[in-house]
Amino acid sequence: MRYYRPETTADAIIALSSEPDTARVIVGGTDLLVAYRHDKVDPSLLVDIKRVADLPAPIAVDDEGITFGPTATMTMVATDPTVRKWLPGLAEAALLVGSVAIRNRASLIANSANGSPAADTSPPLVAMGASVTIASTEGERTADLKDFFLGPRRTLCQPGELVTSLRVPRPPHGASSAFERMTRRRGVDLATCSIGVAVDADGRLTAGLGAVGPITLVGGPTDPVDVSSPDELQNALDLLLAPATPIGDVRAGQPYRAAMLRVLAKRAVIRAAQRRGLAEHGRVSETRDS
Ligand SMILES: Cc1cc2nc3c(=O)[nH]c(=O)nc-3n(C[C@@H](O)[C@@H](O)[C@H](O)COP(=O)(O)OP(=O)(O)OC[C@H]3O[C@@H](n4cnc5c(N)ncnc54)[C@H](O)[C@@H]3O)c2cc1C
Repeated sequence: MRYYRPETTADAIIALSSEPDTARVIVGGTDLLVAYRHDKVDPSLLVDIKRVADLPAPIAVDDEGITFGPTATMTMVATDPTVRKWLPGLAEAALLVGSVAIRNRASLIANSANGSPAADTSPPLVAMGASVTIASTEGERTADLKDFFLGPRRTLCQPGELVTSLRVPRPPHGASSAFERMTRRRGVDLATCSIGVAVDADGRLTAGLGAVGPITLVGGPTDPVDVSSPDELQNALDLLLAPATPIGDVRAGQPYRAAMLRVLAKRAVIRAAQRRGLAEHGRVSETRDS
């Protein structure tokens, strides 16, 4: 296996496209090297993009939203003050990934690019309307993250291509988000099920669902919901969870996974709605520290 550390995006893409079936991008290596050790991948060439100077910065904030570059780590995402204020559900998810050591290496974009339906940051990102930009020798294209996932380990990013940025629009005043996850052991296990909920300024809810289908799924948007009404809340949960197709596996049986997803969904919806109230009254949304 060869290792290449390009300095420009163009060089990275040329290297990837020269061996499209066997070259692999590497950032933190927390998925790739584990897969290599388990004989699930056997790359001929590792293209390390951490020193590519013309890729977007890890986190760039403007009036319209936040752009994440390929070197943004989970630690950067979880601790960035603007991410915590604007996108508390994403900061919560990033803070739950693995352990401190994993979060210092694991990159946000690769968490989605790896194509795992259990990736923790994908559910809040799809709920928040994130999009990705993909570069190849043919040029660049942008896609909604909800359309990026094609199946387990399969995404719109084809061999020879590179995801160069991930963009999340700035939530309007009065909008917010929250993330909930169930896992067997913190730090070393993937989600049994997870949900990221975004609530817009009118009270409409959208959910990203993790580990309850072959890809990260999207539920909603609902009509505006008064979460203090038990009937409205139950109806909203039905709509948000409708796409989920949980199965039984080593982490949980099917009935347990389905039941826990509903519990997590209720918690996330209520917390996102409470944060929305705080934002309406001019107070800063706070994420929970683990
Ligand atoms: C002990 C442990 C615990 C973990 N716990 C969790 C957890 O709780 N929750 C969770 O969600 N995940 C967890 N993970 C997985 C998580 O660390 C990864 O999904 C991580 O976010 C991937 O980032 P990376 O930079 O390490 O990716 P890498 O391993 O470098 O790359 C992963 C894949 O994405 C591709 N790739 C990377 N960047 C790009 C790009 N810009 N464009 C195109 N393709 C790209 C690579 O070629 C590779 O196929 C855990 C991993 C370990 C080892």
